[in-house]
Amino acid sequence: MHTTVGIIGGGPSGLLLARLLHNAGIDSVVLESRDRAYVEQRQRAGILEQATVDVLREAGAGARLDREGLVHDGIELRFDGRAHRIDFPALTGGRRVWVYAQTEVVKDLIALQLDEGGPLLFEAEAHAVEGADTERPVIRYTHEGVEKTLTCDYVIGCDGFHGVTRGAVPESVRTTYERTYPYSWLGILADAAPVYDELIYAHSERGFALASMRSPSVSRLYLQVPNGTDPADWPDERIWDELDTRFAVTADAGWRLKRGTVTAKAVLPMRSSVTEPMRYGRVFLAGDAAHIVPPTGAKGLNLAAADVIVLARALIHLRDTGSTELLDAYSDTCLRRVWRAEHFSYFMTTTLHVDEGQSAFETRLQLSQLDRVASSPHAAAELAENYTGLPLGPVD
Ligand code: FAS
Ligand code: PHB
Repeated sequence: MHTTVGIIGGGPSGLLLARLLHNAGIDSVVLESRDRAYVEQRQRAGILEQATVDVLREAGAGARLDREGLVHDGIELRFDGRAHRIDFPALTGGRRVWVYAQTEVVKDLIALQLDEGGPLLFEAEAHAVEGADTERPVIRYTHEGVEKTLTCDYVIGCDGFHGVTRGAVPESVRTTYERTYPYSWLGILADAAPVYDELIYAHSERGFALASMRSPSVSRLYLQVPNGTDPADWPDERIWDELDTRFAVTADAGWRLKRGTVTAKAVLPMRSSVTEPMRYGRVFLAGDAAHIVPPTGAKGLNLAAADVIVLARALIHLRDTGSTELLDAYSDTCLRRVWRAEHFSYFMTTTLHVDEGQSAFETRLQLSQLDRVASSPHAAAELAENYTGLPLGPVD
């Protein structure tokens, strides 16, 4: 089989890229190693930036998002017994974010791809990408137990952190920058109505906590836990008690989360990672295949979307003009945005999490930084601009 653009990975980046190319009349094939049910229920991100929402709408994938997504104009920071709201539109000239889970974005894009798009093969695992430096790169994959080959004009690795495409960039030209964090997140989904209207990010001596949501009746909550934590060590009541402790504010001593049935519980590690360059020959990396951020800044999914928006524009430009100018600039264009998001995610993570080994001095520095954000509109604006997402295009 041959296609113009071979896409490895049917997560948000691969699916959005396929949609953008389809709408532009460029053919592609998406190879996804897992089955449809798995990718549609895999709990991941929850926040969409304005630019991501705009592109999903333009791509014809925004109908359910507009019906069911929750528009949020801010977040609340809690620290040192205090609470402070960051007002996004006031600080950014009108930008806001949407709460619409990655699972729902994936469902919407899969439905469109199956209805209108090119081939989307589930349980099709790519195990090699060959000829990256030739005019005809090849993907070798297994589908329905049969070894197959897909020849392409271009191969895009949208196969996440554990995918195979990164390996197509020779080690001699590939540099990976990374940092692991001395803590993880214990995340739960609960059939419990959020008692908060916007997300709450809490710094506490006992560790970080985040209150998010999936709908007016479903809460999504996270607790900082030590690396290697076994979810079985955290029975539901212990989670609820710890969350209430970490979200405590002096002015409202009675504040409590509404409790409910915990329907999902998982521990996820925290890491930062960037692979440069995001291109080798006719093979490109996008999304988690190229970079990972700790989820504290809600950047992961949005960075993946930004990569494929830049890539789709470049492939369309090539088709329309014959010029590879935008394609040749892809890696540098994306990396400026990636590093900005890496820094913001690092800032949010190291400011809000209390490392077990950190000194009292370091904790005071964190509280001073949070007090600065709460007292200076300039410091608050820097957080709000990064959280709501910098406009697509060159990062100024
Ligand atoms: P993905 O990893 O989503 O998709 C890659 C796809 O490629 C997968 O479907 C995989 O099955 C497939 N694949 C892999 N190898 C393959 C192969 N050899 N052949 C074919 N297919 C292959 N971001 C946030 O903003 N907020 C969060 O709270 C958050 N929580 C997260 C929790 C977890 C456990 C993880 C792992 C990530 C989380 N993220 C979060 C980040 C996450 O949302 C990613 O940024 C987002 O999924 C990136 O999308 P993709 O680049 O498409 O990669
Ligand atoms: C989520 O809703 O899953 C979520 C929201 C904000 C984050 C991380 C995760 O920073």
